[in-house]
Amino acid sequence: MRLTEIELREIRLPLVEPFRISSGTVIDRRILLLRLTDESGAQAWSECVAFDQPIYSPETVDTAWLAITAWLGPRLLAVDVARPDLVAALLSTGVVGHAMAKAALEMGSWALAAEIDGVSLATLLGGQRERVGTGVSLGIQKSPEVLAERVERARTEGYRRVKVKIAPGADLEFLRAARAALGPGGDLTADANSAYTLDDADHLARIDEVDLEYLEQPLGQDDLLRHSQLQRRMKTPLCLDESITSVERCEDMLSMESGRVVNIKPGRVGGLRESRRIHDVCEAAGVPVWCGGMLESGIGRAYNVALASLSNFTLPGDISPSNRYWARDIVTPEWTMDKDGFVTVPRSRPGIGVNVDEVYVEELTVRREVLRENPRQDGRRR
Ligand code: OSB
Ligand code: MG
Repeated sequence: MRLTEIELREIRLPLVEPFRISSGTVIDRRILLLRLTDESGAQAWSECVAFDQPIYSPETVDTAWLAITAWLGPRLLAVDVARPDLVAALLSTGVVGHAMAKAALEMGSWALAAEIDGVSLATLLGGQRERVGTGVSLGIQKSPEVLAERVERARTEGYRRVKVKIAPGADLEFLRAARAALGPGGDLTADANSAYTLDDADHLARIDEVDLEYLEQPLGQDDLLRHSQLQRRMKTPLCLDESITSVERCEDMLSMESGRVVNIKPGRVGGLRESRRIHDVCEAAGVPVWCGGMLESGIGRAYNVALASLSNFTLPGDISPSNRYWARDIVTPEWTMDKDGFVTVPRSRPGIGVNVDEVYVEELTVRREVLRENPRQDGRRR
C-alpha cells in the first residue's frame, strides 16, 4: 500500500439534541474526516474523533488538523506500507501524543487495506461476531424526572444497556430515578468523565445502592492508583475510559486492580492495532471490554462496529444507530439497530461496509486540504 493523497475535510453536523457531560456540552459536532487514496486508486474514508473543545482529552479538531498536515500525513505519504498494523509505529516514532490524529490515519489505513484485499474491515481485524450489542449513552439532563423519561424511552427502543452521564450535584438522585425507570434487572451504568476526586470516595460508595453494572471513569485520567484505592471501597465495578491510553496503561490497571471493565475507543489509543492489543490483554485477564463512542458520524461508527466484532467485546457498546445522533447521517445505508438492540456487522462488501454520501459531505464541508506524496528523490514515480 502506497498512499498518493490524503484529503482532510472539516464538516459540521448538528446533533439532534445537545450532549452534556461533566466537563462540557457538544451541540454542533465539528468533525474531521480523512480520505486516503493509494496508488491503485483505492480509497478509504476515516474519521478523527477529536471534539471542537478539549473537554475529553487534550486534542481538538484544530490540533488534529495541525498534527496530520504538519507531521503525520507527510510521514505516511513518504513510505510503502506493507501491512496496516505497521502504521501505528510509523506514526509514533518521534511524534509524542496526538493519539486521535494518529488513529484517524491508522484506522483509514486498515480500511484501505481491506478495500485492496476485497474483505470487510471486521474480517481483516479478525472479528467473528455477526452483530454487536448496543447501549445508549444519555447526557446529563435537567432533572431526575426528565432523565427517567429518557431512560424509559431507551428501554422501549430496545437498547441493551443504558448509560447515564453524572457529575457532582447530578448523581445519586438521577441514578435512583434511572434505576426506577429501568427496573431492577436492567443494565444500568454511569459515566462521570473524571468529575470526582478520591475525597469523594464516601459519596461515590453510596452509588453501590443503585446496582450499576459498572461506574465509568470517576477520577482523573492519570489516577490509576487512586482508582484502585476507590475500587477497594466500592462493590460496583469500575470501568476505565480516559485512563486507558495504551496497552501499557491497561496492564497497569490490571496489576493495580484499578477497575474490572475496560472501555476501548480506538481514537483514544491511537488506532486499531493498539485497540486489539488492549482487547487481547483484557481477554487473557478475564476482563470484559466494550467499545466506547465519541458521537461519531456513520464513518467513525463503521470502525467501532468492526472493532466490536472481536470476541472479548462481550458488553454492549456506545454504538447507537445514526438517528440517535443525526437528522441525516453521511453514510448509506444509515446505521440501524434491531428490536433486540443489536447492530449488524456489515460483511458483504469490502472496507468499512457503508457508502459515504460524498455529495452531502461536500455540502457540509467548511474546510478542506489535500496532502500529496512528494516525488521520490530519484525522480521515479513508481
Ligand atoms: O465518555 O464516552 C464518553 C461523549 C462525549 C465525551 C465523552 C463520552 C461521550 C459518550 C458518547 O459517552 C457515547 C456515544 O457516542 O454514543
Ligand atoms: Mg466515558
